[in-house]
Amino acid sequence: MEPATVQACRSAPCVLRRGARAPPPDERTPEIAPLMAKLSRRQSLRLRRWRYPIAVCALVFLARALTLHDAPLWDAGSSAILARAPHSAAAYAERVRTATAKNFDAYWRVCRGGGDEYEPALETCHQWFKMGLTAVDSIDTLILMRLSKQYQRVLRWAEKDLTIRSNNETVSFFELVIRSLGGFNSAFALTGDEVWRTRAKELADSFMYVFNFSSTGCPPTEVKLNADEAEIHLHGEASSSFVSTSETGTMQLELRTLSQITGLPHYAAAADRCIGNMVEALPDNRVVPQTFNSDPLTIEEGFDTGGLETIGAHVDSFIEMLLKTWIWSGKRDGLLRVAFERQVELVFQELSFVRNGTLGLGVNDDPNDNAHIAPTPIMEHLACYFPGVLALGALHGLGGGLHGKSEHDYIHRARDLTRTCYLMSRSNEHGLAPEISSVMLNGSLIPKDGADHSLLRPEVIEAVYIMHEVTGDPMYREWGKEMWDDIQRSGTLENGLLTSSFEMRTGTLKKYGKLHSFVLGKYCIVFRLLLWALTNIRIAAETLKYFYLLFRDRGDGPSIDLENWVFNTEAHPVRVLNITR
Ligand code: DMJ
Repeated sequence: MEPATVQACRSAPCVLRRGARAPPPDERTPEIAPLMAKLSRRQSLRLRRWRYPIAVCALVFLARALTLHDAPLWDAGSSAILARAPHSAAAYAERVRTATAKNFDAYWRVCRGGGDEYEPALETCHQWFKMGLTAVDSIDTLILMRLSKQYQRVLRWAEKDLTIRSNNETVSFFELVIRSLGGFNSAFALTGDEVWRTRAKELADSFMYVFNFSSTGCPPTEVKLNADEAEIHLHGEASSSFVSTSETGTMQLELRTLSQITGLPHYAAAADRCIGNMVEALPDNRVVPQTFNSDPLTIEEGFDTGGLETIGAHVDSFIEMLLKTWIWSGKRDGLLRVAFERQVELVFQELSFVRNGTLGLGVNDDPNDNAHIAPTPIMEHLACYFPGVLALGALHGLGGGLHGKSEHDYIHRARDLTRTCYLMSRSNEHGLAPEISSVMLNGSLIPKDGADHSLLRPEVIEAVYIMHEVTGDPMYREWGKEMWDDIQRSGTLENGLLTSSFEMRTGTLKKYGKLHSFVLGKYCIVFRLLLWALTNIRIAAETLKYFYLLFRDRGDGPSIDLENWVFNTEAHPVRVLNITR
């Protein structure tokens, strides 16, 4: 102790300087010594009286600390950003990151160890794939958002405990590929951690038998892992050989990526065979139909042209993947590009409409009608992946490129359609985009009866993010901020957790439901009863990721640029092949 400090404490009033200790007993003045002794007797009595409560509290605290292994990661840094510039993009990125951490932690707390989907009302996990579906679907989101604690937990689990096993449940081939294989692939692309490549290979090896199920090499809808058993379903019903176009025709990117990272060509070859057959059989006079006969798939009778003509459900990701697999191939796979460009032409020819300046892509109920009836003027939320795909095409030089002059060029149509999609979210006081909107004669949009609920799907924010990336126009970030604020207001419970399935008409939340792998949540007792499924939305995998990427600074976290990376349909990014450079 410095003499000056001791000196100061010996004189009254005694004030210890910062950093100084109290003088040891032998240095105290004689008057103080009895006083100190009395005080310490009293203190020890008081302490003795409180020792049991203190011990109990300490035990409870310890137990809590051990079970709260998922404490959120947001820290002083994040609140500093929010306080400094609450309306800046960085502040919004931080909010999205915080929300993601909070929702992921809630999932992990209940479902850790391989649970697939969180069931908030029951505080249990719904099992489906029996391999941590939500965790796998979220890996790259955790990486991109630098949620390292959460990532490390998933990594440890994947290294030690994840089993890709056969079970009695049949699982959707499509979901398995886009969520799990896509999740492993992009985790490997972003980190190089060997475990992700190993898991990706292990998973694919367990389902590769499905490619021998039909003469076209196109897989069935439902598969069992490692079981050599698969079933063909169509819209939930058993079917002889008709399958969904988007569900069966979305796997090329994932399996080609797997071949690239393992050096084993048979994964890509299997996917290419099926998709090649599909592309060859595409009808030339209409948008690709929703279903096709996988055995046999011939040009004459392969696609079922009798159904609805749409770019939404059962069609969407097939068209999307034509473009993205072409980009991934280093723009080498010209057949895919040609097929994509033709589909775009047909989409505008068959399904586009303009109402008082609002461009939409509706559905055609009778595609074989020679009179070419106008499409029904509605806009599906699912259809909003299309502007993003057009903008991406323009970035890669298609449809007039980024500086196209004609109003028919991709970039202009992408801009108009993104505006329509954004307006869907402005069409009601809740600020959420419904499943389907009707476009009125005056060009305004209203939620369509019977489909006026919101699942917080990703497609609108996906389009807004891609347009921002491609054009750099700051307006898109402002749109994103409005949309995020509205999700906080209408789609988030008071405890800060996101919800889906919001009823526009009643403005209420449903009560029960499971938390799909793409949605995460945490509930206090009261609000747990109010929460009813963040169902059918891909919040962690898609919605939150796109919001975050829209707001974040480019240098913040791993860089993902759309020239060199491509997102699968579940928003899992992988690197474009480097063969042209
Ligand atoms: C996404 O998970 C995928 O993009 C799929 O292809 C269709 N839509 C869902 C979410 O809305």
